[in-house]
Amino acid sequence: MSAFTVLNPATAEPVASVPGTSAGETDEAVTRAAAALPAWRAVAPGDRARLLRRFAAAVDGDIDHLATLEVQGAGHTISNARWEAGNVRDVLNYYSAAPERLFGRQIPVPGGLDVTFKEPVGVVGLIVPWNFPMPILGWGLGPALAAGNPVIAKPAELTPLTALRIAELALEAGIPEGVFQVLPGKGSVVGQRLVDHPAVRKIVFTGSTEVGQQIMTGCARQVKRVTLELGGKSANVIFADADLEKAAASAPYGVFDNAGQDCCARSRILVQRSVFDRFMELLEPAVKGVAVGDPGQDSTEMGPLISAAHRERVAAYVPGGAPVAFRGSAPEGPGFWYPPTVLAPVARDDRAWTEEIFGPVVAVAPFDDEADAIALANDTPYGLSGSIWTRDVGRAIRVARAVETGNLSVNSHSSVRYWTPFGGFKQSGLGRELGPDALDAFTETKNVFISTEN
Ligand code: TAP
Repeated sequence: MSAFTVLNPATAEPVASVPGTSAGETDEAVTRAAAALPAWRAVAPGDRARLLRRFAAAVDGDIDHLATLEVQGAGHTISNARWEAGNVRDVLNYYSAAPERLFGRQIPVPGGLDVTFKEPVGVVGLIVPWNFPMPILGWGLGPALAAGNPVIAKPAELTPLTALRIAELALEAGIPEGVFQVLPGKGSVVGQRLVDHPAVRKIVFTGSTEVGQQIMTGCARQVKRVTLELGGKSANVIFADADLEKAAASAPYGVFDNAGQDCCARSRILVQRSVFDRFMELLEPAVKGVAVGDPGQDSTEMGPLISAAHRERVAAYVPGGAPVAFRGSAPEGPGFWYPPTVLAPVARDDRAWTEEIFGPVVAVAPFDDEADAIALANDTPYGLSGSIWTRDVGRAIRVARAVETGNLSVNSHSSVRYWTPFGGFKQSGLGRELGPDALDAFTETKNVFISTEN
């Protein structure tokens, strides 16, 4: 299949040409992965743990290189990209402890005993979006490998460079041939083939809800295991008793990080009516102070959008006459730039209020009381993330329990940690990644009854 060109989103210039994988080549990769399974699942737990730690060390030694690739090929800021490469290292290290702790159970039953085993599911297809090419790869890869599964990753067509490099590092670290392969190419070709191929036993998909629905339908045909991490329209809820200065100062980072191309972006800010005007006064300098520019500079906080087409999509949410309260800045000239933008007041049926924008656009609206805040926060088909700002601990817990979403932060703008489960309610997904239970998604539980009768 023909090659495709990776563009630098900050300059619109070509960075690399990458050959696209065909459906036939995808089949060959699946055959290699299936052939690698028996030996990989048989590697002694301690040895698999050591290999994962060596893989983590190889990533650690390549952090600056990986980060530079992500700046050039995805427009991430250099400080974010270093963190993202470090996150791959940390996740591999975290799950390196898992092979030696894949415990089954002994269950008392009449006439004998029953023991359970955690068996690898088999070949895993990992379909990754363009917004966080490294962490999202790592979140599936670490636990899947730890559980004894071979992995075939399909990076997004726009951002294949870091995944390809991480596959080289895996080989250098001693991960056997065929255990981790990266197939750059089109979702409709490579991704679809991974979904359709009967020897792929599990799909881990992160991306849009629309494509996730197609993947789920495809997996249903073979009762294939599937984890879906999909879109979001999360609420940042600010009560009148909150530390307003802190809430306003951190709100831009809750939505404009990675130029808003973040499934967890708190793209709706709900503010209690009595402090709405004061909050907006505090928010304005915070938004105007976001450092937007050359993603290669250490001081830059926000880079460009991923592509010209995506910028058009984002801009369509802010048509002429849109209620722009204030904006930050963005460089002129080449590159796919879009300034941080705050909309208020926004009608409840405005697309900017109801749909995932996946760009640096946030809508702010007032609420009256706790019940109103919860109803507004839940008035969306999504349920991925969110924040609550209040000094009242009881309220924080009550509201956190009432908001239908998978990952919440209280008095903080971030809720993602690799030690804790991550995933969505409602149309934001199916299943959980990360945390201590992540291997459940990559293993089958088998029970074996052993008779003790004479
Ligand atoms: P999608 O268009 O859904 O693409 C995601 C991945 O799926 C890409 O690798 C894509 O390949 C592939 N794909 C496309 N069509 C496919 C098909 N028919 N069969 C198999 N694979 C297919 O999403 P995106 O635009 O890259 O990412 C943005 C969306 O992802 C947003 O909605 C965002 O919220 C969501 N997201 C969610 C999370 C979590 S953790 N919940 C994290 C990040 C992003 P191509 O590159 O060829 O299109």
